[in-house]
Amino acid sequence: SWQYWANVHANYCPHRQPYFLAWHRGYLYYLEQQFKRITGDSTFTLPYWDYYANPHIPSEFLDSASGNPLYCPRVNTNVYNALDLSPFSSSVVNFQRGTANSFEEKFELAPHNPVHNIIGDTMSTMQAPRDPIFYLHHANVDRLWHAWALPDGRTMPPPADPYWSGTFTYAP
Ligand SMILES: [Cu+2]
Repeated sequence: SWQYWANVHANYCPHRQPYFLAWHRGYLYYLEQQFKRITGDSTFTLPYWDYYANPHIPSEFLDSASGNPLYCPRVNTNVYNALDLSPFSSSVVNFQRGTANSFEEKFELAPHNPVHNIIGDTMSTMQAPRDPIFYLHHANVDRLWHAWALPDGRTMPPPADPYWSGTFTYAP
């Protein structure tokens, strides 16, 4: 159920800590696997919401007609004011928090956090995944992380780095 997934997030997701991005990437991966199983469609992938291209929540999520599972109450539907570009500045070349100008740390603070907080209501709580737009927000987070890490001098930690031997948890 949505509630199960929301509780996994509320109980286990690391915010303002190492593996913030990796944890959420895995969380979407597992949900995607579940969708593939339920739908029988092995090509199913979660969509993303590119709010830099269009800061308005897609209209499918705003139609309050009864029975629309994508609709839920929200305080705002335009996240333009969340769109910080500083994580993509040429000086942000390190990934891990604790390093100078860490991408993960900057990106969590903005645009990640204000997209949640501007939308508000459920999205600004640890139960945020009860709002289906959560998954499109985080799919875009993953897309932007990948774009940042493409081989242009901004890099993920090298293979021998202790980062890769860390662990994190979803549920028992
Ligand atoms: Cu989270």
